[in-house]
Amino acid sequence: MSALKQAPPAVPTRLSLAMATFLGLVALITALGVGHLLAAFVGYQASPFVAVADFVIAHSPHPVVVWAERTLGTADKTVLRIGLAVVLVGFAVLAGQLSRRRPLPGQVLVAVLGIAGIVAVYQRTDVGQLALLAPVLAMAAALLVFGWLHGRALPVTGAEATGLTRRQVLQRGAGVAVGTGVAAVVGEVVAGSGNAAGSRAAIGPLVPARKAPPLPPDADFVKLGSPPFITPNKDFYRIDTAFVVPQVRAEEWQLKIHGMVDKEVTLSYADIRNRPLVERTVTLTCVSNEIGGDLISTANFIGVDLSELLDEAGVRHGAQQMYATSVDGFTCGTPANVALDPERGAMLAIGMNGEPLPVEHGFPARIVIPGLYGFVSATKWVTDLEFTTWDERQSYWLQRGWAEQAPIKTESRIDTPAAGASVAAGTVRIAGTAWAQHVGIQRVEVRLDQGPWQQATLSAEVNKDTWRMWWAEVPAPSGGHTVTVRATDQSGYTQTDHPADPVPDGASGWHSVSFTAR
Ligand SMILES: Nc1nc2c(c(=O)[nH]1)N[C@H]1C(S)=C(S)[C@@H](COP(=O)(O)O)O[C@H]1N2
Ligand SMILES: [Mo]
Repeated sequence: MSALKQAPPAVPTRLSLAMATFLGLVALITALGVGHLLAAFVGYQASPFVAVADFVIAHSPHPVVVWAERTLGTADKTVLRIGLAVVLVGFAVLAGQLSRRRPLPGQVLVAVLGIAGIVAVYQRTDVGQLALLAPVLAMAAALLVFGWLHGRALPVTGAEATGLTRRQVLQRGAGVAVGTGVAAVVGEVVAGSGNAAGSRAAIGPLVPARKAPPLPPDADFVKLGSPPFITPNKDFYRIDTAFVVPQVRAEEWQLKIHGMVDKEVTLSYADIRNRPLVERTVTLTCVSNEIGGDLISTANFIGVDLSELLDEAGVRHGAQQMYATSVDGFTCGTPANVALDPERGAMLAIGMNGEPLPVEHGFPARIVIPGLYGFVSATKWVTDLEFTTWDERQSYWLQRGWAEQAPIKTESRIDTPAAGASVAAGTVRIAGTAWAQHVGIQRVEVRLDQGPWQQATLSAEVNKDTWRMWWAEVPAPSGGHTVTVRATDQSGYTQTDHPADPVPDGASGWHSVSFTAR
């Protein structure tokens, strides 16, 4: 590195590896920081990082999405965040390396990435044209900073006067990185000040005119190892396609009902809230739930009857699907006859377990429809209900290979003992849950190893739209065992042992757990 004492100062012709890497990273931080600051004013989803992450999710091939959901579950967003950060750092380092002699090759790469960010924001439906400012100015800032620092680190011959020492370049670069880092934090704070949490906190108590009947004391067998009947909001499973949780303020929210209707209806939060509210206990289930999986939870939802709202709009004959749209671009197609059926108990929900809907669960309003998997029914942050035909519109997951019709399958799960558990030999207690929403559970049976089926004790039925807990005791001598469960619903159907994947319309098969008795 250091020049020989006597030799005249060498005019460098290329940047060191370290300096080139440094310049690339400063350019990256500049882009992300400037983009994030501007996004706070033009729409959080216009932040280049957020937009590119959402773009990746929306354009991932179907098998990749399925694989991510299956292996990563709800950690998939964190993995994506880290993966994307690693890829961006890789590009930043590459941009630096390409530019060891001249700034142009690195700038070309920066521009290509910048254009990707612009396209990602341009394709969004939840931000306006102005939002393009965020990625455009982020790219411009990165190009300028990169060119400027490059010119100080490696002045063109004859322009030595503008050259700086290595130390000075590092200082200036670090200054820019810190400045834009602060800009990103400011952006986060500004965006946060207008977010949904404040609006939610101001809602006040939601008092249903018709409360859900109180739970019978034997609605669950928590002491024997079943899950609690009502899932606390913080434990309720979550499925989101959006990279960041959409922020919708109740004051600004509107729901439009249109399409094949006699009269278009637009409702505000106050319009919904001021109606007599109903409360219903409903078990939601995700179609991606594997046999034995935990993408199923139960809550007391508060809201209004969807069928009443739809009657006011007057849905026309010939409408086949209710095509719901969320602010995050997620769409969902429900069979129109199910949405319209007053006996079904479909709701536009604004409350969950006595509170306004949590932001992650769709504040200010979502759809809840008993008996259908969430991807065809449970639109969160819903703003638009269009009545149309199946040919006219294809919802988010339908486009990705999942089914059009998706009633929840009759299934059961063993919660106790846990897989691989070691228990005392003798009488072993087995407990779990079973569900057949909108039909009801009639019977649950367990079997130890290849022994006879034995009937389990069921909890009191809360209603047909919720899960049902069960327990049983089996005689298990010391050694390894496998216990299996199967449920029969009130139509007389016993769940099939035929194993099916979640794609396209829900997993099937019997859940088994292996344990050791000592
Ligand atoms: N806007 C929006 N609504 C959505 C989804 C989504 O990704 N975005 N996921 C759906 C799916 S697949 C399910 S299973 C349920 C999950 O609701 P929860 O996250 O409140 O449990 O919401 C549905 N509604
Ligand atoms: Mo789902």
